[in-house]
Amino acid sequence: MMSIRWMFRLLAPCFLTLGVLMPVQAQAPASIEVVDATVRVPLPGKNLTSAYFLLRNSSDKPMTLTGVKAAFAQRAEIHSHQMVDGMMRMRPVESVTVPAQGTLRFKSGGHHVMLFDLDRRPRTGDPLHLTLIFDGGVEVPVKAFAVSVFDRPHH
Ligand SMILES: [Cu+2]
Repeated sequence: MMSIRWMFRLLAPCFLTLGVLMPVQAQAPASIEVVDATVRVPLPGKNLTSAYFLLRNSSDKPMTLTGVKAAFAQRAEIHSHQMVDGMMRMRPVESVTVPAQGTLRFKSGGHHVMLFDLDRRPRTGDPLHLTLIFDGGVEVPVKAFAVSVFDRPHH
């Protein structure tokens, strides 16, 4: 005779599996999450800017970001910072891998997305849409907000 407690233990994984199999958005994999996405308000006189976010990979496989699209920018590149002759310099990279069950933060002075030839100048608080492309052509839509380096931090 099986106790209620044991039945629950046996059934619980079924419910968990159902939760994982139901994607929030049809084209987005449930395993990668993009949080905290921001786009910098371009500096005066500049027609380029950068985007930052946190990538969270909840799957058991590494996920590789291979490209970025943005309707408001003519071109988007994945950049990293590297020490060259004692100077930190940014340069384009082909891809960036988020480890299995791991996170990767795109941030100032680290990995970032460079956006060139903007169609319009975003203002603080403007919502901006990016699309992250992962290996296999999986596209993840991202809603970012414009922030200015001159803004005071919020609490
Ligand atoms: Cu850059």
